[in-house]
Amino acid sequence: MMPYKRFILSKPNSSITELPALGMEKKDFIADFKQYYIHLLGRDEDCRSPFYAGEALSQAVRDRLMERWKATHKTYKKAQGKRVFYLSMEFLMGRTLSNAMLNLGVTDVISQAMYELGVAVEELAESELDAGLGNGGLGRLAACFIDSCATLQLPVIGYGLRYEYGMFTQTIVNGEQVEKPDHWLRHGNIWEIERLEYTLPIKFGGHTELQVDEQGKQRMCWINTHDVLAVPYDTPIPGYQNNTVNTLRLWKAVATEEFNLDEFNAGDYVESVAAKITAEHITMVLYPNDANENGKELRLRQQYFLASASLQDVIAHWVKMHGNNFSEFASKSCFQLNDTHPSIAVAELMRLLMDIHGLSWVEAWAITQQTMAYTNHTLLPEALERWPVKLMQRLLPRLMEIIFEINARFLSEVAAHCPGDNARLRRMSIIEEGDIQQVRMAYLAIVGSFSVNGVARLHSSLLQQGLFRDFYELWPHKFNNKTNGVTPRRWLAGCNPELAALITETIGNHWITDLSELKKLAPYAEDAGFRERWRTIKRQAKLRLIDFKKQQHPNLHLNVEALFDVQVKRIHEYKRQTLNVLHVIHLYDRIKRGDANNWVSRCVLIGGKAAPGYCMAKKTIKLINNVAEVINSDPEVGDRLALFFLTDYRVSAMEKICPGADLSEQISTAGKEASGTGNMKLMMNGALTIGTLDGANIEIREEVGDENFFLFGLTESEIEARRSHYDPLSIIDQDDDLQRVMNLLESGHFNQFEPGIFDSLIASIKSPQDPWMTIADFRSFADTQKRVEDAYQDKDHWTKMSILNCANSGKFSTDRTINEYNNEIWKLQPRPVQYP
Ligand code: 17S
Repeated sequence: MMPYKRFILSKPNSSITELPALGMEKKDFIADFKQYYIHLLGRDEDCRSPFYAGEALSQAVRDRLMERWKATHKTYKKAQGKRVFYLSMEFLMGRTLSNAMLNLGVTDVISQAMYELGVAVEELAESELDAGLGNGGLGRLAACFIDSCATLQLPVIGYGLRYEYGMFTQTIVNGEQVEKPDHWLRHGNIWEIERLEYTLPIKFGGHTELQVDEQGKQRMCWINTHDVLAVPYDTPIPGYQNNTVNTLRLWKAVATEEFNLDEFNAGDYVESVAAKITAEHITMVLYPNDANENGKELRLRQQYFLASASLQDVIAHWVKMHGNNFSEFASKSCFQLNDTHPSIAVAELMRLLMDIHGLSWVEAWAITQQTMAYTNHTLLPEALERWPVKLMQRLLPRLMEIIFEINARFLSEVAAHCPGDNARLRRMSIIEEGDIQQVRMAYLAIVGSFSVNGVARLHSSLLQQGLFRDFYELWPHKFNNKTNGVTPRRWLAGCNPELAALITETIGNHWITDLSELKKLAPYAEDAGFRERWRTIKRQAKLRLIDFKKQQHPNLHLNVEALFDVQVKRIHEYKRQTLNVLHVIHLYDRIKRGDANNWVSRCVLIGGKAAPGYCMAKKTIKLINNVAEVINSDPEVGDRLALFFLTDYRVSAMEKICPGADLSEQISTAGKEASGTGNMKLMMNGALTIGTLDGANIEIREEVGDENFFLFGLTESEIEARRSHYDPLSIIDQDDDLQRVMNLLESGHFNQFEPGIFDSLIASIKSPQDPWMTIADFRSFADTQKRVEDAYQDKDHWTKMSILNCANSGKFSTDRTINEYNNEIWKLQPRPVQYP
């Protein structure tokens, strides 16, 4: 029997699948830990590696998840209610163990159990590798979302890809980024369960043919394809102390076992076995470019692989329950598309419903338009996905036919709405005409969906007024906003246990599942004793951050009293790490010229990965490292100023960084950052924000009040108005500080033995065409940083502001975000799970 054929018990026999509930006490974890450590893993007292102890503990925790997972499954099955499928090319999960313990409510019991065994649980947790199956905000958002869905007891399944290699590991050599592949599965992955029995075939290539079936009905057939198998791996997603355990299902590409030898003659045996490799390449590696489409064929294969496997899986489950009756499918399913990456699902659902299940175009289109919902994450034109028609015709011929038909019907609807407006037809067509015809994936997603949302208020309104204006005029009811959030379990309770304990002691523990409760902390900002405790906790976190940093730079001293100024995010010109560096150079220049009275010590930490092909971003990393080298080794600077590049920024690094940050840099060019979510994590942990009126910063400022936020820079409309006459050279000319900064840069002060290496970077910020207008915001940024320093000198006042930032961060919980998705888009009923 093929391993992927379904195994079905001939007579369901409950004695096989029922077990008494596992104990949740210290003794139970001690017993299970030992049993796994000794019997399963075969280790003894000679083994000093925290890894195996971590595996044994994880196994014990996993067992507890497994029981609740089965109970959740049964609950959903019995309810027969609506479900949501969250389709995403990225799930940036990070580590699992400590989050699983937190959500199961066994953190303390397990620490005590491990302590009795002479094992430090933190060390075990630290030995786990990050699951880095994402680039940045979009992938981490998906991870926070599924945490909130489980906590809110919503039947939501995450669907994604199981990349063998996740986001690359960043190393720095001579100040430059060097990428190392991240083979995160090399020691196995205890959190996943392979489910060969749900394997599905995915078609590529071939051609289409109209055939007549037994009932004389015409059906389009997609034949002579090269098939690849999709094997699902399931990961449990526990809710917060509520017995719900949802599923994240990730697909792995595997070659079909039959090598299609009939297609080849015997002489091609080796070639046909080698074709296996091509098939398995599909889920080999995560593409590491964020906010930039790269048009590679393998990427399109990945996208279709995800969409087809997930839709076939959902439909197979539907057919098992309801047979070939799809009358209620639309009222019981919703597919949320995380950006356009999985948006080929619109055409794939049409194909499956028509070609496989025999529905008419009208029936299938009604279902598609009632079940698809699309989230946009960017306004940057270079990030909008387009696929050449030629490529699609070769790789996915049936899907291309369907897209043409969707477009034809859509354009006739537009023509009926606006007769004679040919320019509009051309603008709105899903097919972009030109030298190379291309499919505009965002338009396909909008046309196929009943909901289109942006990820912060400004972003959603810019989508309506700009990028998607024509579509908004046609279908205003489709458009809505869902401001992002982050999960307070990982990003406060988990990563900052000391602060969490103080909060719980002060206002009780409801905040963990209702973050608006944090408002109750506000009055304590006036309490000197509370402020003292708050400060002590921040100081401890800063010391831990210094320790973490020491792992990368062993011979470094940081002053814990300094202002910890943090900018961590992908390196991108629009995020303006360069503006941050210009300011650091300005501070250095002030020290050097003796303008350092009343100085506030500052430690600037910048971290993030550059897309491997993004030269300017890589140059920015080099610049940060070179400037750091000069500043940090100058005895005249002392501990008044330090600059560090945090290597290999990732989820587990942010868990150490955000508790220790005083200042959060959110300094993108207004109108360019769709939302930002690092800004929310830092705010929640008591950092103050210096930021532009961009993305969610606007809403952060609204929540915390202008007096507790450092606003600077041009607004989105000012930026756009300025473009036509932007003159950076005259701005530099009229600003002594900036002129000195530029002189230091241009004189090669930071690249004495590497002449010219920063020329392109310098030229780009001095260009009147600079889209990011870094120079335009320098003065306002430097002045606002001065205000930051003045504020930091008043420790008590700073602490008050820090408390108020945390107290007013309640809106930025993904529990709030997901409730909005559910109330306005999904309309799911929560399904509480009883266990035992
Ligand atoms: C981000 N978008 S990571 C926004 N797009 O920039 C943030 N990636 O402002 C926002 O907070 C966050 O989403 C969450 O909403 C991102 O090919 C796009 C992308 C990723 C991969 C890729 C192409 C584009 C590999």
